[in-house]
Amino acid sequence: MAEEPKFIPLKFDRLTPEEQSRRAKQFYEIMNRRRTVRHFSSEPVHRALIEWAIRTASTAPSGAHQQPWRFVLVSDPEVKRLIKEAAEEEERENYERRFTEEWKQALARLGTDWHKEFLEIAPYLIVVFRIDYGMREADDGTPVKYKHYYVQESVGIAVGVLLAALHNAGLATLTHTPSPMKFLREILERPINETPFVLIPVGYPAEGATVPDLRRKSLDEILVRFERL
Ligand code: IYR
Repeated sequence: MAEEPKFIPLKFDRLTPEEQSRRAKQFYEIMNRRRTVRHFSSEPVHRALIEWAIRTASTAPSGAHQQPWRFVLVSDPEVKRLIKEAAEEEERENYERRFTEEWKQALARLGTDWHKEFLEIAPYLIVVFRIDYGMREADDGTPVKYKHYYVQESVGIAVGVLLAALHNAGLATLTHTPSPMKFLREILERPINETPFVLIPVGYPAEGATVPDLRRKSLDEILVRFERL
C-alpha cells in the first residue's frame, strides 16, 4: 500500500537580484579554480571537514528520495595499502593490455600511468558506493529486496556536490575510477547490493604539484539556446 504524501511549507531564500548576481559569479569563480590533483602531500586533514562535505553531498536530490549512496572514509594506512595494491594490479593490466590505442591516446594529455602512489599518500580516501537496491524486512521477518530508481544519476549528482563541497573547504581531490573496482567491495566489506562508484583521494596538494595544461570549454561551446529574446 502506497504511503500518503505529507507536505510542509518550503523554506526558500528569495535573494535580491544584486545578491543573486554576486553569488552566481562568486560560485563560478570558486568552482573554476577546482583542478583534479594527482600529487598529494601526506599532511593530515581535519576529519570534520570531510564529514561536512559528505553531509553536503547527501543533500543531493535522488530518485524517489531513496538516497542510494554510501560513503566509506578510509585513513587506516593498512587499508589504504590494500586498496593501492589492488588498484595498481588492475591498472597495470589496463595500461599494459586492456586499454585500446584510442583510449591511451585520449588519456595521453593527462600523463597518467598505472602507478597510484596517491592512494597511500593522501590522508583520506572517500570510496562512494551506489546502493543498487534496498532491503527491508517483510512482516514475517524475512529480508526482501526493493528497487532503487535512477541510481547512477542520483549518485553522480551526489558526487558532484561532494567534489564541490570538498573544494569549497580548501581541499584537493582526485576523481579516480580504477577499473574494474570490485575489489573495493571486498576490502571495505560492503554488502552485495553496494557497488563501488568512485574513489576520491582527498588532501592537500604536494609541494610543487603540477596539473595538465587543459582548457575548459567556453559557454558558447556547451550551451545551445532556444529562446525568444
Ligand atoms: N583509470 C585509469 C585510466 C584513466 C581513465 C580515464 I577515462 C581518466 O580520465 C583518467 C585515467 C587511471 O586512473 O589511470
